[in-house]
Amino acid sequence: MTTDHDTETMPADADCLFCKIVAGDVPADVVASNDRVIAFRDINPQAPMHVLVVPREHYGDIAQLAAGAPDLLADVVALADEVASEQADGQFRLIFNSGPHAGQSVFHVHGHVLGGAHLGWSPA
Ligand code: DGP
Repeated sequence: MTTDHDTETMPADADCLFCKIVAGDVPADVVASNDRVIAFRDINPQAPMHVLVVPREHYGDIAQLAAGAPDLLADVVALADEVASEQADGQFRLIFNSGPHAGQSVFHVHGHVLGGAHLGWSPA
């Protein structure tokens, strides 16, 4: 997939947990990756498959990613689909918490890829 944001690479945030995982400074159970996106298992799984898909570049949330690098957002979705195809028959829920009230606790954009079971619907 081509990218047109390479000239605007965001710097890694020295205090960001997911930047540290991307850099290999914090260990993670990586299940898939490419030069733009990394996928690793959530430390607190909420479904049989619970993987986080994370762009290597630092964007704070999905709105910032969509505005700054929409092609990279597409790359994130594509890797989520790839992981779900391998682990959950291609069926998945993809959630981006945006802001503390929505449950975001790590401020490096990440999609939660959930699947592997019939999922309920109770965001509250
Ligand atoms: P959110 O609350 O939407 O920002 O999601 C952050 C997720 O990150 C949460 O489900 C737990 C996960 N998480 C937090 N720290 C770590 C870690 O050190 N390793 C891994 N693999 N996941 C983590």
